[in-house]
Amino acid sequence: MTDSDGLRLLDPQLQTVADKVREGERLGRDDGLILASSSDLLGVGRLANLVREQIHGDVTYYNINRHLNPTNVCVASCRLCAFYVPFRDRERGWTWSVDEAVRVAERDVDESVSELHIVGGLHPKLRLEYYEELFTALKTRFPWVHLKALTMVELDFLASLCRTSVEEVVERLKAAGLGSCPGGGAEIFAERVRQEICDHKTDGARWLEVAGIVHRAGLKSNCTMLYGHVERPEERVDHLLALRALQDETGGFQTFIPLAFHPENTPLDHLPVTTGLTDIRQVAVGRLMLDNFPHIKAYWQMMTPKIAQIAMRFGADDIDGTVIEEKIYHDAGATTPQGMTRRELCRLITEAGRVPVERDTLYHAVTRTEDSFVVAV
Ligand code: V47
Repeated sequence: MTDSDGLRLLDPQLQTVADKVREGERLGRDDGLILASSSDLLGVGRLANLVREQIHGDVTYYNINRHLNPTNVCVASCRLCAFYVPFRDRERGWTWSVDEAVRVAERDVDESVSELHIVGGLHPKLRLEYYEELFTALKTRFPWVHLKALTMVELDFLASLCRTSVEEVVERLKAAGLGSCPGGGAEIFAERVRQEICDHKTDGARWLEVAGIVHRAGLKSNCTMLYGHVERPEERVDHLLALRALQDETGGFQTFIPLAFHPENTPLDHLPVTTGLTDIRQVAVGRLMLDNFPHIKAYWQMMTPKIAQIAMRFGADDIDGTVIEEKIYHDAGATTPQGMTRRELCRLITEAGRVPVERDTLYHAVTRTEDSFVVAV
């Protein structure tokens, strides 16, 4: 069995999927299930690489970013999470005032940083006004920095905490400087799974609804899929189909980021960690199923720099950024470095045979001068 490049596909079932990919035909649920379990992972990767190169050629994007977590206090108590601390645990919990958050940012942000990725917990006392002040203060201090902040879950929580609509929350935060939203909190949309790993937070249907509101307000967002815990292959495929359907409506997603579950320090620590092959398969299946998504990210902090390098040949065109300090994955046992320099990221990309392109959050190419950067629009 060969595909039209004359290369051998080891799994005959993959041929029908390969034919569709070559014709540019949309893949269905059954195709997704074949990709999810095919014994020919290299064949799956080759198809994903084909699509990736059609869209992006050899370019791989990265950015110069920092993470900011204003609080780790969270009322959701998700079993998947090693980052959160319950409201009453004063010893381990932190909650920064706006001034403290700006001071922490001052430690890490210089003229080279183009993005602050801001997420925290569902804190019962941090209301909309706090985030308005925070974003205003950060934009005043660092006007050149894009604020990619608050997941759909945090936006939904803020709306109910403040007894208002998500539309109102988004409009007010946008006025305060919110530039786009990160993709966290999506996990796996299937209710069966959410009952086991995150039963107290925004459900899958609502996550999608909130993302739709964000997009209709004119903001871009990312989206994630957390795999490698109690989910089944068909639940992963259905997750991708739900994202694709919303993208057809709004076009507001920029990047899909598959996230491997890290069990350490969580109540699910009896589960095994994912393997590298599982990780690169999720990247490839994402690239092939999400035909209306511009970007697929291999988040190096989560999958290790080594697997991220391979993922650039399995459909990924983005590896995220320099980061410097990451808490969510490192609290859950990640052994990856806390950050990487621009030079290190470029080396990873170049060695994978790709061309590094620095981007801003909205995927405009960035050109550097000695001490500042210019965004090509
Ligand atoms: O929503 C939490 C996941 C996400 C664990 O938008 C865990 O550019 C594994 O969303 N093991 C946060 N995963 C990270 C995230 C993200 C990261 C990088 C870039 C972007 C982006 C978004 O991490 C959470 C949850 O799905 N998570 N705990 C854990 N123990």
